Formats: sequence, C-alpha cells, structure tokens
Amino acid sequence: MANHLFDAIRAAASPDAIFIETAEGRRWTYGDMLAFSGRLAGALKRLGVTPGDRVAVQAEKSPEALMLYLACLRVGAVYLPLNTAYTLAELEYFIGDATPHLVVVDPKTRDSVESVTRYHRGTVETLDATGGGSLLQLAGEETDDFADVERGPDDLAAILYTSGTTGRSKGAMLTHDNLLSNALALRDHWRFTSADRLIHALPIFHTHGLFVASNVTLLSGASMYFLPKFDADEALRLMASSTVMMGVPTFYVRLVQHAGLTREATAGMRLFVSGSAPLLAETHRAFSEKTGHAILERYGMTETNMNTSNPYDGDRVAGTVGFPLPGVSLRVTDPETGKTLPDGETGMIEVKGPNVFKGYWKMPAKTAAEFRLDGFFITGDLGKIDARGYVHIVGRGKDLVISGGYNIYPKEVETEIDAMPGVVESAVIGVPHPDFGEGVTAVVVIRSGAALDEAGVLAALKDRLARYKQPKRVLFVDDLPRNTMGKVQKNVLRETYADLYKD
Ligand code: MLC
Ligand code: AMP
Repeated sequence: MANHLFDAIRAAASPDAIFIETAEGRRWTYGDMLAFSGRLAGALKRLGVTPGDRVAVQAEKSPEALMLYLACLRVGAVYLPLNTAYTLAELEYFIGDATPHLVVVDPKTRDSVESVTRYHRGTVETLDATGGGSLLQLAGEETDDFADVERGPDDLAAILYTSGTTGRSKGAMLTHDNLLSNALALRDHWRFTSADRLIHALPIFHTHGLFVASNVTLLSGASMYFLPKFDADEALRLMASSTVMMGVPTFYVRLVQHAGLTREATAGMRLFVSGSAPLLAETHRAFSEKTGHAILERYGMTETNMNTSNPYDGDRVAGTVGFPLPGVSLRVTDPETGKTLPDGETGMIEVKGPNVFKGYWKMPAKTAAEFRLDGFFITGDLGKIDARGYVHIVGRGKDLVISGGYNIYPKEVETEIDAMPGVVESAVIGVPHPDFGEGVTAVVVIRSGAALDEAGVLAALKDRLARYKQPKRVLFVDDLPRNTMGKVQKNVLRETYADLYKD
C-alpha cells in the first residue's frame, strides 16, 4: 500500500548503509531503521492507534525517539512532538487540545502526565534517553515486517504547536506532501547524497531538527552523528569525519568564539547551514574569515517548512535568506491592503507552495485569517526583495521573541506575570543577547508597597513556563511608555534596554 512520505524514505534506504551514529558510538544502519520503526509501528497498532490518531511525544533525543516519528508515519498516525522543556502546566493544554490517543513521555514524568491524560482517555507509555521504557518493551514483542498503512499526499503526518499571539498555542497541521516536497527540494538544492555525514545537534521536536535535518538525511540515504545537544567542542571534534552541519545562529556564535575553529578543523566539511533566527552578518563574516566557509542561511517556519535559501553555488549573502526554493512563491505585500509591493520596498512576506501547511488544528477562523484568498500564507515576517532577488528579513510584524532559535510569544509570559499579586502590568520584549540573539526581558509595573522583586517573579514562573521562555532579567518601572492610542511602545523599551546584555 502507498504511504506517501515513508515510501520515499524506504526507497532511499540502503539496508547496510549507516544511518545514525550516537556520541557513545551506537550505530544504526538503514536496515535497523526499517526493522525497528516496523516493530514500533506494530506496538502502536497493538495499543489501538489508528490512522489519523495523534501520538504526542515528549521524550529526550535518542535514535529510538526518531524511530517513533517514523513508526507514526508508517501506522498513519499524526506525530505530535513536544519540547522537553515544557512544564506539566504547558503539557496539559496540548493534550487537551490535540486529544492524543497515546502520549509517550520519559518514565520520570509518567505519573504526572497520566493524571492529565486520564480526562482525555489517552494512554501513556514511556521512552527514556537511553532507549528504554515501556513502549520499547512492547516493540520487542513485535516483528520487523510491519505493513505500512496507506497514506496519501494530503493526509496529516504531524502537528507542531507554535505559540499564538493571543497566548493560545496553535497546532500547525502538516501533511505527508508538505514534508516530502520540502525535504526533496532541500536535498537537491543543498546537494545531499548518500556520501554525506551530518552533525545533528538540534532538538527533534521542531521543524529544524526533525524535518529539515532528519528528513533530508533520510531522503538522501546519508548518515548523521546524532548528538543529545549542541556542544562546540564535540561539534569541532566530529567535523573531521563529517560533511555538513545545520544549526541555529547560537551554534555559530559559539563556534566563532572557540579557538578550535580553523580552516584545518573544517577542511572536510562542505556545507554549514543556519536558520530559525537571524544570523548576524558579523557572525557570517567572522566564520568565513576563520574557516573559508560561507554559512548558507535559509528561512522557514513551522507552518511552511523552508521557504528560501541562499544558493549552493553563487553568493551566499550575509544578512539575506537567499531566494525562494523551487516550487515556492514568495511576495512582499502592504500589510494593510495586501497589495504586492515593488522590489526594494519593505512589507509583509507571504508564501505559497506545496510546503505550506493545511491550517491550524481546530481553528478554522485563525487559519482563514492568515491566508489570502489566492492561497498565500501571511508569515508575519517583514522583509524586502533586493535588486538581485535576494530576500531580506528586516523585522517581525508579529510580537515574537526568538531566543536561541526558540520562539517566545510575549503575551504568554505577560499573562503569567500580570496574574502575580502586586503586579499592575508588564511588557515582555526581546533585546540583543550575545549568545541567544535575543534575551527575553520583562519590564514590570508593581503597586506601590508591593513586595515583589526580580527573584520573586522568576520563582513564580519556574513551574509555569518552560525555562527558555523565562525572562533572563526582570526590570521594574513606574510606568510603561504608551503612544497616544494608549498602546505600550515596545520599541521604546527595546531601545532603552538595548545594552542590557552587552558583554
Ligand atoms: C537553553 N536555555 C535557553 C535556551 N536554551 N534560554 C533561552 N533561549 C534558549 N534557546 C537556558 C537553559 O535552560 C539554561 O538555563 C541556560 O539557558 C543556559 O543553557 P545552555 O546550556 O547554555 O543552553 P544549551 O543547552 O546550550 O542550549 C542553547 C541552544 C539550544 C541554543 C543550543 O537552545 C538549542 O539547541 N536551540 C535550538 C532551537 C531550535 O531547534 N529551533 C528550531 C525551531 S524550528 P539555566 O538557567 O537553568 O542554566 C524553526 C523553523 C526554522 O524555527 O526556520 O527552522
Ligand atoms: P517557528 O514558528 O519556530 O517555526 O519560527 C519561525 C520564525 O523564525 C519565522 O517566522 C521567522 O521569524 C524566524 N526565522 C526563521 N529563519 C530565519 C532566518 N534565517 N532569519 C530570520 N528569521 C528567521
């Protein structure tokens, strides 16, 4: 039976070729991948997972966790990965909204997650960082020869939650063809072959590490070093036997500061890709001076996969995200009227193509509001197209902070802070941060006499918000600056605190 995405993965898989090598030297061939994901798919089926069911996964990065994604494709389930940093309070919302048939978590959190899923009739199984857990025990009782479930191009493969501007996260529904078309475009554009070895140090619960890095590797029959997290020493060590690295700008900022980053250390590498947040032109230049490699910057988002990329051959221009990928249409419009602007003018970036998602899970009104009538998706990013056709991202129309490649919607943090006793109001902004690009910063107004300080605010947020969303600093002011309409002027706050994290 045809399974749109997994058939393509299977076709590229040469059973004896290495697919994954871990930091401890554990090796998985493509044959192992096919057998193991088949056993896991069998276990999912035995647990009652049927096509279209959501399978939510909050698990540490491991080859087994990646196999679970593949098993979901094979059984026709909708894979729903969750950031390991999410607190139970955050998890509760995702589980309530997506009502997964199965939730897979680390054994440590099983009991607390079970208390949440009980209301939604989901079951909970476990998977730990070393490949243990109840789900794998069940897989051990299955055979390798799972018959993949039929899935067409428009069937859902995954739902990835992106934070919403009003505080409620939205589940982006991604189809088999959204993922396949984009991975094939990237494979060809970036010249991936089975001879490539990728340094994979990204998390696998977001588009970058899961779809861009893993799907492109799979569809090339290439191999990867699968690392639990980014570590500059380890990445440099592995460059001697690798060909490609993909990372968020923080990876490159840290590498540039490392004495080991030299031409010799990177001599065997053919490509460094950056994305998920803006790469500073100075980082691009410093990297190129030290190594001779021009980092290739590309632009994407959860809802659209990858939209643009700098060229493989030709100028990789610092501060730009290159050209639309084959099959992707991109235009810049007047945010108010929606009219297309001439090249050189700044406006809203809109995209259309096989990469663009199907809509937000159970939110038809929000979905409709973010698409134009002719099918273009309104990204919320502000940009322009220069005379040579390069796309520049010059800002964000959406109130969003990107820290180390993770998105934080200020409203979500402000809502938590505003609920604290003694707080009148707050504004959360992103200001330049030398390591994370932007540092989440809270500016708070408290009632006179209220006994609330920075440590108090941070302590209250501890179990409410994932660590990366928590402000790096909390500052207190008498009043927030407002314009004549009464709207808080976040740009003024960003200017006031622009040097807060300067070295
Ligand atoms: C960790 N911390 C962060 C953070 N990551 N704080 C803010 N922003 C982040 N991104 C916290 C830690 O909990 C810790 O808290 C402290 O900061 C320092 O931790 P660290 O050890 O320095 O962090 P590290 O583990 O090295 O992680 C940094 C990182 C990581 C940048 C390597 O965040 C990362 O891998 N980011 C990648 C995100 C990603 O994959 N984005 C893709 C989204 S998809 P404390 O105080 O407890 O010590 C997408 C679409 C597209 O955007 O286009 O790709
Ligand atoms: P996410 O919702 O996590 O997928 O984040 C997507 C957002 O990240 C985009 O809408 C952009 O704002 C930002 N982004 C991704 N890649 C780049 C890039 N190369 N340069 C600037 N911003 C980027």
